[in-house]
Amino acid sequence: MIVRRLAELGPAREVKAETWTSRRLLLADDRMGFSLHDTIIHAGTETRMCYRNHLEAVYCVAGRGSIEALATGEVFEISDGTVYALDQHDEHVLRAETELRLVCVFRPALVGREVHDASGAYPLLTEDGADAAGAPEGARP
Ligand code: 9YT
Repeated sequence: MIVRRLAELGPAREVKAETWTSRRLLLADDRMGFSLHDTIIHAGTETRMCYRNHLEAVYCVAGRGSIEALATGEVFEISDGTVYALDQHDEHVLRAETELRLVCVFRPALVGREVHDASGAYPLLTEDGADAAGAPEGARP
């Protein structure tokens, strides 16, 4: 059994980007088949993302914002109790009116070193430093 507390995660499991901070509660090396993150989206920001290599489900537990599906232009309000699942690897823009606290699940699990590329995706990385197709990390765009 794995028991872990947000307050005890430490800097190695905290990833900061311009518009968000993600605390990685479970990662690939925990061997659960998914990763679980407690993510803070900063108030007043917008983030364009498209996880073409991953499925992501996001459950809002605090704050107010919206998600726009870029394929259709639909905009959905987000607040405490809202879940969205990017089951079509949907390209989207996340807007935080106030600070948002989101519980995020990624499948396959993130290993922890991923950063968004220009299209807003994470690469598919494996724990040994290669991407999922076997190329060394950094060898693919
Ligand atoms: C909601 C979302 O996708 N935010 C970007 C960060 C991501 N959730 C992560 O790496 O935790």
